[in-house]
Amino acid sequence: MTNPIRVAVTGAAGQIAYSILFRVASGQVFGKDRPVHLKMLEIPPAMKALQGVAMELADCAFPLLAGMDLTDKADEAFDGINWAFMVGAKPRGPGMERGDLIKENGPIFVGQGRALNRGANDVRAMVVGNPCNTNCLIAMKNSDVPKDRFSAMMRLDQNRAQSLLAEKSGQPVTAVTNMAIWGNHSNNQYPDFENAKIGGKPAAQVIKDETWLKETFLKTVQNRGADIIKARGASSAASAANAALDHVRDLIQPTPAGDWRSVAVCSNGQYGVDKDLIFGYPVRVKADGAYEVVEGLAMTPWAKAKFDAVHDELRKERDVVKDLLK
Ligand code: NAX
Repeated sequence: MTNPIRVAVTGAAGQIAYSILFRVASGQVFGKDRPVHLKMLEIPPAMKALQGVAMELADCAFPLLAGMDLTDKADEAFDGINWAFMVGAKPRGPGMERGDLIKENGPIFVGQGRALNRGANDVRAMVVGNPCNTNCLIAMKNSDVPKDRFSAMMRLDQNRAQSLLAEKSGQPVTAVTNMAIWGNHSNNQYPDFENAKIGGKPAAQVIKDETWLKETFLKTVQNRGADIIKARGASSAASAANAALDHVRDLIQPTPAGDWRSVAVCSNGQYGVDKDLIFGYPVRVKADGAYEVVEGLAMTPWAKAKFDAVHDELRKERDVVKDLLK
């Protein structure tokens, strides 16, 4: 039998992990013939709930689930792993500013960044816990794992944008391609309809409603997370988990020709972004498995102003956590 892939999930008793774990164990990410060993990390008060989750995983009798470890120590959770889903973080409390949240959650990613050094030689980490771009930056800066193994999740925003363009144009979601979400997973992200395509044509030529694209589309995608909290009384969970699975598949499979995926990766200065910021870019995975940022996409001055605003936001977040960056 093939060696199991060792997958860590942090925040494993939380609501997003509750959707991730069962789908990973069923083979929906790493393949229907690849056994999975789950390494689940929680904080001590949540260990009892985590045991309940593990009981349910066992009760599914997944043929591919080769083992489970439950721990409240990052070093144990990340020992020998190939992939980390870094989901665990504190949610934003009432009246809490984004800066407060960054300060609360930042230290978690210092310890977990160091613990990633215990991963396998090919270890890769994706961050969901918010503020995910800056948490990913902290983990990367505190780890010896190469920078191109870190990413943060923009795929939920990409999926939201694709779904909205499909609905407006009356076409299936599969017709919407080339959807880039620039910058930060925040309400300043820039969902780039100028470069998006519907049925192979520029989205603006199909939708022909500039006001809707610049106002309704933009705001709906940017504020979708908050709108879901208002409607559901809880933040996005199943859709976030689904996007986390999409994100990992995007990075382990070659991207279909001509298309790209939205992934926040370490900037190497592409599009003038400060080096090392974890920035949402259009990304392609090549046949050899390496990824590249798609370069040379055009932006109107209107779009460039949105891009610059979200770039500034990420610079400010970096300044808030500067003491946590090596
Ligand atoms: P939950 O509060 O349901 O679960 C979080 C879990 O993390 C809890 O069980 C908690 O005990 C655990 N945890 C806290 N500190 C930890 C630590 N140091 N080590 C390990 N586990 C720890 O939140 P959930 O809804 O699952 O959301 C998780 C994170 O995803 C939040 O930060 C949330 O803001 C973020 N999101 C990110 C999204 C994205 O697109 N990047 C979208 C959805 C979501 O809002």
